[in-house]
Amino acid sequence: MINMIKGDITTLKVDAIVNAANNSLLGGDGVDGAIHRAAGPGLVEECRKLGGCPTGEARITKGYRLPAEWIIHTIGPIWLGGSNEEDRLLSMCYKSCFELVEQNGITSVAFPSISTGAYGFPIERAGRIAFKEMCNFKSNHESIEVIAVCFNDHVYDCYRKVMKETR
Ligand code: AR6
Repeated sequence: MINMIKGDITTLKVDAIVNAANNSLLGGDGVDGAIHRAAGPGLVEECRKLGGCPTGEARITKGYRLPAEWIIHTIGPIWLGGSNEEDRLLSMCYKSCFELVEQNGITSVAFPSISTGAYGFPIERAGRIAFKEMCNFKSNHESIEVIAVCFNDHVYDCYRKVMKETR
């Protein structure tokens, strides 16, 4: 089962939270800005050493001042109308994050709704992709907790609808 909660991902006491970052990995607005603010300056220092990240891939850093031990930074696609590999790239984000979850022995991971803010991906379509990938992973990793974090009512309502469909 995928857990779904409404709230601010930076407050969660889990092994890892996922950041919806940009290719520079050096911070931005939205959830990225919130994570950098809460983690403190150690985070951008470590990120600088990573030298960026291509869309669809993921990188891991420490959590610094966050309650979470790790931050998995992934780069979602910018929505360009839907025929520019957006679906495939968004699926790749989730897969890339789960690879790092496995490699680092992470037992709980929380995801924001990648690409659905500044990057403009339609929320229901993104939610279907998110739940498909989360359910795929859960079917082989029952003991790992996977949390979908909804920052506002709109995301929450869309995710609930999608979750019902996929049940
Ligand atoms: N906790 C959980 N979810 C959040 C939080 C939070 N504290 N803050 C926002 N969200 P966005 P993107 C939700 O724009 O679309 C940045 O500038 C928000 O409601 O953060 O992938 C990066 O540097 C939305 O549903 O990420 C990139 O340049 C979701 O997080 C760009 O934005 C994603 O919105 C990435 O855009």
